Amino acid sequence: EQGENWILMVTAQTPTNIAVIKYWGKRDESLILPINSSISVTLDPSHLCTTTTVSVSPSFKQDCMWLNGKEISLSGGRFQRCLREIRSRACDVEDEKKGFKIAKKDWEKLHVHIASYNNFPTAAGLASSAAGFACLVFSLAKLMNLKEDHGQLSAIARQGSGSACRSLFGGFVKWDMGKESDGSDSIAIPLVDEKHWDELVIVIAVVSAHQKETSSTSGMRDTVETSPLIQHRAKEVVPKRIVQMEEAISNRDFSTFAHLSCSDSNQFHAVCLDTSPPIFYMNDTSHRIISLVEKWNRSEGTPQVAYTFDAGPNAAMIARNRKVATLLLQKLLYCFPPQADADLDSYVIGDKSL
Ligand code: 2P0
Repeated sequence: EQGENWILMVTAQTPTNIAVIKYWGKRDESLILPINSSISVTLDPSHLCTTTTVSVSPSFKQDCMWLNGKEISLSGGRFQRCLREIRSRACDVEDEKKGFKIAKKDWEKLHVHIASYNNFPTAAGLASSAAGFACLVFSLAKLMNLKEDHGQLSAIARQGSGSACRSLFGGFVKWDMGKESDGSDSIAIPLVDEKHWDELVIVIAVVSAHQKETSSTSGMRDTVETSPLIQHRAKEVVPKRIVQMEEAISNRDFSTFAHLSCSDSNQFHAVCLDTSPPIFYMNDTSHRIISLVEKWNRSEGTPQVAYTFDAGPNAAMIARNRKVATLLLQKLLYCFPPQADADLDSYVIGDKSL
């Protein structure tokens, strides 16, 4: 007989992802449906990632969550929606040898405890919500024995945070905006796995680890409401770039890849500036990094490094190979020496062997 004294746990780890064709703007705020498709690269899990342990026990009196050791509220609509979507798909969990069983119907009464850790600054434009919600959804889906595939789980993670849907897969991933009003086809689709283009090295320069001033959610809402440029971007520019980017990734065509990534980052920040009141995510250091990379790429005649900036000043740079990544680090260290009031906090290298 199974008493009340048991606890079942699952731990999962999910890396963050960096968009090379950006998501910015929703057509449905509550379902989190975007106005354009986006493409990202998922980082190596040994670096920027979230680790989440979810547990269930009859002794738990309510759902609770801790983020980096501090209790946080689960009352927000996004958490509630993810929990509801997962609970409604929960299945029997059974271990015959141990005589242990949780029946499908029991999941409605049981409460979960969730403990999540980020190994990088939260809300500093390093896509912490992406890794966070992807990991939350994935670990709860394992705990409750969901039968859904990664694509279907990505549609649940999307309702936690849009960019989270892309972290369910490794390698290069497309978030298809979808056509349906219920969001069922607004899901992540793996383009190529992490082995397809393994010469690439991602370097993240942490310009500032402070929390950003404008959240992505409110920033993109303001952009959709006030920017005349955003509709042109979503309808005319991005659909073409998605097709070109998919082709560049498939062909490992670094020149096209770098050109599209840099242009798309710059256009994203241009629509932020076109928002009323204007949104500034990059700072002087970010601008100096762009100049450094642009000058270098021009002097070589062909791009060596692609840069991209999200909703914060930190730079993600993608070097075409390991040799270029080493040179990039040398240049960064020369221009932003770490000692004496450095305006760069640290460098994170998205490749453990460098
Ligand atoms: C992206 N960003 O594609 C873009 C580029 C930031 C700049 O996705 O409201 O935190 O939770 O769906 O996912 C950040 O937006 O916003 C983001 P919500 P999210 O990575």
